[in-house]
Amino acid sequence: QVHKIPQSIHDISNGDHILGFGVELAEHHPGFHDEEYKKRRSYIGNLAKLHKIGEPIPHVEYSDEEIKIWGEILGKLTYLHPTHACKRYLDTFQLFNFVPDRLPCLQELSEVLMMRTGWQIRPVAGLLHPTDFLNAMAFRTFHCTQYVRHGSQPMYTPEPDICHEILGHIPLLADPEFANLVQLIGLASLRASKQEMLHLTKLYWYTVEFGTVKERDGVKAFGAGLLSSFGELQHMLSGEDGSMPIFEDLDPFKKLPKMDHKCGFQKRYFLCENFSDVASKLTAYAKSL
Ligand code: H2B
Ligand code: FE
Repeated sequence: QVHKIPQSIHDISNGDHILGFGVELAEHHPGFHDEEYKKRRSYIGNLAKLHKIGEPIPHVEYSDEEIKIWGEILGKLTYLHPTHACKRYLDTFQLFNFVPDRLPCLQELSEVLMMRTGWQIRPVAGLLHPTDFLNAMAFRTFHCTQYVRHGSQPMYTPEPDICHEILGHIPLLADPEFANLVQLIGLASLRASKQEMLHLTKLYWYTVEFGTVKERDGVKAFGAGLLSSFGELQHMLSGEDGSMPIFEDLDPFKKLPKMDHKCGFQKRYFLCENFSDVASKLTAYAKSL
Protein backbone atom coordinates (compact mmCIF):
# COMPACT_ATOMS: atom_id res chain seq x y z
CA GLN A 1 0.00 0.00 0.00
CA VAL A 2 1.62 3.21 -1.14
CA HIS A 3 0.64 6.35 0.67
CA LYS A 4 1.10 9.30 -1.60
CA ILE A 5 2.00 12.45 0.27
CA PRO A 6 -0.33 15.25 -0.79
CA GLN A 7 1.52 18.03 -2.61
CA SER A 8 -1.32 20.51 -2.65
CA ILE A 9 -4.94 20.80 -1.65
CA HIS A 10 -5.88 19.31 -5.03
CA ASP A 11 -4.52 15.97 -3.82
CA ILE A 12 -7.02 15.87 -0.97
CA SER A 13 -10.59 14.81 -1.60
CA ASN A 14 -13.46 16.33 0.33
CA GLY A 15 -15.83 13.61 -0.75
CA ASP A 16 -14.12 10.21 -0.56
CA HIS A 17 -13.98 9.72 3.17
CA ILE A 18 -17.01 11.21 4.81
CA LEU A 19 -18.12 9.54 7.97
CA GLY A 20 -21.73 9.95 6.92
CA PHE A 21 -24.88 11.02 8.66
CA GLY A 22 -25.49 9.28 11.92
CA VAL A 23 -22.45 6.99 11.82
CA GLU A 24 -22.16 5.46 15.28
CA LEU A 25 -24.43 8.17 16.57
CA ALA A 26 -27.44 6.99 14.59
CA GLU A 27 -29.91 6.49 17.40
CA HIS A 28 -28.63 9.42 19.42
CA HIS A 29 -28.74 11.84 16.52
CA PRO A 30 -31.61 14.27 17.17
CA GLY A 31 -32.49 14.27 13.46
CA PHE A 32 -32.29 10.56 12.86
CA HIS A 33 -36.03 9.99 12.57
CA ASP A 34 -36.72 13.21 10.71
CA GLU A 35 -36.85 12.43 6.98
CA GLU A 36 -37.27 16.08 6.00
CA TYR A 37 -34.16 16.95 7.93
CA LYS A 38 -32.12 14.15 6.42
CA LYS A 39 -33.15 15.24 2.93
CA ARG A 40 -32.09 18.80 3.65
CA ARG A 41 -28.80 17.66 5.09
CA SER A 42 -27.97 15.52 2.10
CA TYR A 43 -29.02 18.27 -0.33
CA ILE A 44 -26.53 20.64 1.31
CA GLY A 45 -23.96 17.85 1.57
CA ASN A 46 -24.20 17.17 -2.15
CA LEU A 47 -23.50 20.82 -2.95
CA ALA A 48 -20.27 20.44 -1.01
CA LYS A 49 -19.29 17.28 -2.88
CA LEU A 50 -19.63 19.11 -6.20
CA HIS A 51 -17.47 22.02 -5.11
CA LYS A 52 -14.06 22.43 -6.75
CA ILE A 53 -11.17 24.29 -5.16
CA GLY A 54 -10.93 27.78 -6.61
CA GLU A 55 -14.63 28.06 -7.37
CA PRO A 56 -16.89 30.13 -5.13
CA ILE A 57 -18.61 28.08 -2.42
CA PRO A 58 -22.23 27.44 -3.47
CA HIS A 59 -24.73 29.69 -1.77
CA VAL A 60 -27.32 28.05 0.46
CA GLU A 61 -30.63 29.81 1.02
CA TYR A 62 -31.31 29.04 4.67
CA SER A 63 -34.87 28.58 5.90
CA ASP A 64 -36.41 30.67 8.65
CA GLU A 65 -36.10 27.71 10.99
CA GLU A 66 -32.41 27.30 10.27
CA ILE A 67 -31.79 30.99 10.79
CA LYS A 68 -33.69 30.85 14.06
CA ILE A 69 -31.41 28.07 15.31
CA TRP A 70 -28.34 30.09 14.35
CA GLY A 71 -29.71 33.22 16.04
CA GLU A 72 -30.46 31.38 19.24
CA ILE A 73 -26.97 29.88 19.44
CA LEU A 74 -25.33 33.19 18.57
CA GLY A 75 -27.34 34.99 21.25
CA LYS A 76 -26.53 32.52 24.00
CA LEU A 77 -22.86 32.31 23.15
CA THR A 78 -22.28 36.04 22.87
CA TYR A 79 -23.62 36.25 26.40
CA LEU A 80 -20.90 33.89 27.70
CA HIS A 81 -17.97 34.81 25.46
CA PRO A 82 -16.91 38.03 27.24
CA THR A 83 -16.18 36.04 30.41
CA HIS A 84 -15.24 32.66 28.93
CA ALA A 85 -13.49 33.21 25.59
CA CYS A 86 -9.84 34.13 25.17
CA LYS A 87 -8.92 37.68 24.20
CA ARG A 88 -7.74 36.76 20.71
CA TYR A 89 -11.11 35.20 19.94
CA LEU A 90 -13.00 38.24 21.18
CA ASP A 91 -10.83 40.41 18.93
CA THR A 92 -11.17 38.35 15.75
CA PHE A 93 -14.89 37.75 16.39
CA GLN A 94 -15.43 41.51 15.88
CA LEU A 95 -14.21 41.27 12.29
CA PHE A 96 -17.26 39.32 11.19
CA ASN A 97 -20.24 41.35 12.40
CA PHE A 98 -22.40 38.29 13.00
CA VAL A 99 -26.10 39.07 13.41
CA PRO A 100 -28.88 36.75 14.60
CA ASP A 101 -31.19 37.18 11.61
CA ARG A 102 -28.71 36.20 8.93
CA LEU A 103 -26.68 33.03 8.66
CA PRO A 104 -23.33 33.97 7.11
CA CYS A 105 -22.33 32.21 3.91
CA LEU A 106 -19.07 30.29 3.81
CA GLN A 107 -17.83 32.12 0.71
CA GLU A 108 -17.75 35.51 2.41
CA LEU A 109 -16.09 34.06 5.51
CA SER A 110 -13.50 32.37 3.34
CA GLU A 111 -12.74 35.73 1.70
CA VAL A 112 -12.17 37.38 5.08
CA LEU A 113 -9.80 34.59 6.12
CA MET A 114 -7.96 34.73 2.81
CA MET A 115 -7.33 38.42 3.31
CA ARG A 116 -6.26 38.12 6.94
CA THR A 117 -4.24 34.91 7.04
CA GLY A 118 -4.38 33.24 3.64
CA TRP A 119 -6.67 30.48 4.87
CA GLN A 120 -9.57 29.26 2.79
CA ILE A 121 -12.74 27.37 3.58
CA ARG A 122 -13.71 24.26 1.67
CA PRO A 123 -17.24 22.93 2.07
CA VAL A 124 -17.63 19.32 3.15
CA ALA A 125 -20.66 17.04 3.43
CA GLY A 126 -20.04 15.87 6.99
CA LEU A 127 -17.40 14.62 9.35
CA LEU A 128 -14.30 14.16 7.22
CA HIS A 129 -11.77 11.42 7.83
CA PRO A 130 -9.11 12.81 10.22
CA THR A 131 -6.28 12.17 7.73
CA ASP A 132 -7.86 14.28 4.99
CA PHE A 133 -9.01 16.85 7.52
CA LEU A 134 -5.55 17.31 9.05
CA ASN A 135 -3.65 17.06 5.75
CA ALA A 136 -5.75 19.88 4.30
CA MET A 137 -4.67 22.13 7.15
CA ALA A 138 -1.11 21.90 5.80
CA PHE A 139 -2.41 23.88 2.81
CA ARG A 140 -4.24 26.40 4.96
CA THR A 141 -7.59 24.91 4.08
CA PHE A 142 -10.30 24.35 6.65
CA HIS A 143 -13.14 21.98 5.82
CA CYS A 144 -16.50 23.31 6.97
CA THR A 145 -19.89 21.68 7.04
CA GLN A 146 -22.65 23.86 5.64
CA TYR A 147 -25.82 22.28 7.05
CA VAL A 148 -27.49 23.37 10.30
CA ARG A 149 -27.98 21.00 13.24
CA HIS A 150 -31.42 19.57 14.05
CA GLY A 151 -33.82 22.08 15.59
CA SER A 152 -35.08 19.84 18.39
CA GLN A 153 -31.88 20.46 20.36
CA PRO A 154 -30.45 23.78 19.23
CA MET A 155 -27.73 23.77 21.87
CA TYR A 156 -26.46 20.30 21.02
CA THR A 157 -25.08 18.53 17.98
CA PRO A 158 -23.22 15.21 17.90
CA GLU A 159 -21.32 16.19 14.74
CA PRO A 160 -19.96 19.43 13.36
CA ASP A 161 -22.52 21.80 11.78
CA ILE A 162 -22.14 25.27 10.31
CA CYS A 163 -22.86 26.94 13.66
CA HIS A 164 -19.95 25.06 15.23
CA GLU A 165 -17.65 25.93 12.33
CA ILE A 166 -18.54 29.62 12.29
CA LEU A 167 -18.69 30.30 16.01
CA GLY A 168 -15.99 27.83 17.02
CA HIS A 169 -13.37 27.79 14.29
CA ILE A 170 -13.62 30.68 11.88
CA PRO A 171 -12.87 33.71 14.10
CA LEU A 172 -9.51 32.47 15.38
CA LEU A 173 -8.39 31.36 11.91
CA ALA A 174 -8.26 35.10 11.21
CA ASP A 175 -5.57 35.43 13.91
CA PRO A 176 -2.15 35.06 12.23
CA GLU A 177 -0.44 33.34 15.15
CA PHE A 178 -3.27 30.90 15.70
CA ALA A 179 -3.61 30.25 11.97
CA ASN A 180 0.07 29.26 11.82
CA LEU A 181 -0.30 26.96 14.79
CA VAL A 182 -3.16 25.10 13.14
CA GLN A 183 -1.14 24.72 9.96
CA LEU A 184 1.71 23.19 11.99
CA ILE A 185 -0.50 20.25 12.92
CA GLY A 186 -1.43 19.88 9.28
CA LEU A 187 2.17 19.92 8.11
CA ALA A 188 3.18 17.37 10.71
CA SER A 189 0.35 15.13 9.53
CA LEU A 190 1.52 14.91 5.91
CA ARG A 191 4.16 12.26 6.54
CA ALA A 192 2.84 10.84 9.78
CA SER A 193 2.58 7.09 10.36
CA LYS A 194 -0.74 5.67 11.44
CA GLN A 195 0.24 5.89 15.08
CA GLU A 196 1.61 9.41 14.76
CA MET A 197 -1.59 10.39 12.99
CA LEU A 198 -3.64 9.23 15.95
CA HIS A 199 -1.42 11.28 18.23
CA LEU A 200 -1.79 14.36 16.00
CA THR A 201 -5.55 13.87 16.00
CA LYS A 202 -5.42 14.01 19.78
CA LEU A 203 -3.16 17.07 19.73
CA TYR A 204 -5.68 18.73 17.42
CA TRP A 205 -8.50 17.68 19.71
CA TYR A 206 -6.91 18.97 22.91
CA THR A 207 -5.84 22.30 21.37
CA VAL A 208 -7.91 23.45 18.38
CA GLU A 209 -11.10 21.80 19.65
CA PHE A 210 -10.80 21.96 23.44
CA GLY A 211 -7.76 24.08 24.25
CA THR A 212 -7.73 26.54 27.15
CA VAL A 213 -5.34 29.37 27.89
CA LYS A 214 -4.23 31.24 31.00
CA GLU A 215 -5.13 34.89 31.04
CA ARG A 216 -4.74 37.52 33.71
CA ASP A 217 -8.24 37.00 35.00
CA GLY A 218 -8.33 33.24 34.77
CA VAL A 219 -8.77 30.31 32.41
CA LYS A 220 -10.25 31.11 28.98
CA ALA A 221 -11.32 28.95 26.06
CA PHE A 222 -9.72 28.91 22.64
CA GLY A 223 -10.90 25.48 21.46
CA ALA A 224 -13.82 25.50 19.02
CA GLY A 225 -15.70 22.74 20.82
CA LEU A 226 -15.75 24.99 23.85
CA LEU A 227 -16.37 28.30 22.11
CA SER A 228 -19.36 26.92 20.23
CA SER A 229 -21.01 25.19 23.18
CA PHE A 230 -22.91 27.08 25.86
CA GLY A 231 -23.01 24.08 28.18
CA GLU A 232 -19.37 23.16 27.79
CA LEU A 233 -18.18 26.73 28.38
CA GLN A 234 -20.06 26.81 31.66
CA HIS A 235 -18.77 23.38 32.57
CA MET A 236 -15.18 24.50 31.92
CA LEU A 237 -15.32 27.25 34.52
CA SER A 238 -17.78 26.16 37.10
CA GLY A 239 -18.36 22.47 36.67
CA GLU A 240 -21.98 23.49 37.16
CA ASP A 241 -23.11 20.01 36.19
CA GLY A 242 -21.42 18.79 39.37
CA SER A 243 -18.10 17.67 37.96
CA MET A 244 -15.26 20.16 38.08
CA PRO A 245 -12.86 19.48 35.20
CA ILE A 246 -9.12 19.01 35.62
CA PHE A 247 -6.58 21.33 33.95
CA GLU A 248 -3.24 19.98 32.85
CA ASP A 249 -0.17 21.30 31.05
CA LEU A 250 0.14 20.18 27.46
CA ASP A 251 3.16 18.02 26.61
CA PRO A 252 2.99 16.82 23.00
CA PHE A 253 5.63 14.17 23.72
CA LYS A 254 3.50 12.48 26.36
CA LYS A 255 0.75 10.00 25.67
CA LEU A 256 -2.51 11.91 25.51
CA PRO A 257 -5.79 10.63 26.93
CA LYS A 258 -8.29 8.87 24.70
CA MET A 259 -10.69 11.28 23.02
CA ASP A 260 -14.20 11.20 24.35
CA HIS A 261 -16.60 12.20 21.58
CA LYS A 262 -19.84 11.04 23.09
CA CYS A 263 -20.06 11.08 26.84
CA GLY A 264 -20.96 14.67 27.58
CA PHE A 265 -18.37 17.27 28.46
CA GLN A 266 -14.62 16.82 28.69
CA LYS A 267 -13.31 15.79 32.09
CA ARG A 268 -9.92 17.30 31.45
CA TYR A 269 -8.61 20.28 29.52
CA PHE A 270 -5.10 21.16 28.55
CA LEU A 271 -4.10 24.60 29.71
CA CYS A 272 -1.59 26.63 27.70
CA GLU A 273 0.35 29.80 28.49
CA ASN A 274 -0.42 31.45 25.14
CA PHE A 275 -0.47 30.64 21.42
CA SER A 276 3.27 30.97 20.95
CA ASP A 277 3.77 28.44 23.77
CA VAL A 278 1.49 26.00 21.93
CA ALA A 279 3.24 26.69 18.63
CA SER A 280 6.73 26.07 19.98
CA LYS A 281 5.63 22.83 21.65
CA LEU A 282 3.99 21.64 18.43
CA THR A 283 7.05 22.64 16.41
CA ALA A 284 9.31 20.65 18.70
CA TYR A 285 7.05 17.63 18.39
CA ALA A 286 6.72 17.97 14.61
CA LYS A 287 10.51 18.08 14.26
CA SER A 288 10.75 14.78 16.11
CA LEU A 289 8.65 13.02 13.48
N1 H2B B 1 -14.58 16.97 9.76
C1 H2B B 1 -15.29 18.08 9.74
N2 H2B B 1 -16.11 18.32 8.72
N3 H2B B 1 -15.20 18.97 10.74
C2 H2B B 1 -14.40 18.79 11.80
O1 H2B B 1 -14.35 19.66 12.70
C3 H2B B 1 -13.62 17.60 11.84
C4 H2B B 1 -13.75 16.68 10.78
N4 H2B B 1 -12.78 17.34 12.84
N5 H2B B 1 -13.06 15.53 10.81
C5 H2B B 1 -11.78 16.34 12.73
C6 H2B B 1 -12.27 15.14 11.97
C7 H2B B 1 -11.20 16.14 14.11
O2 H2B B 1 -12.17 15.79 15.07
C8 H2B B 1 -10.02 15.22 14.25
C9 H2B B 1 -8.88 15.53 13.35
O3 H2B B 1 -10.43 13.88 14.17
FE1 FE C 1 -14.49 21.37 15.15
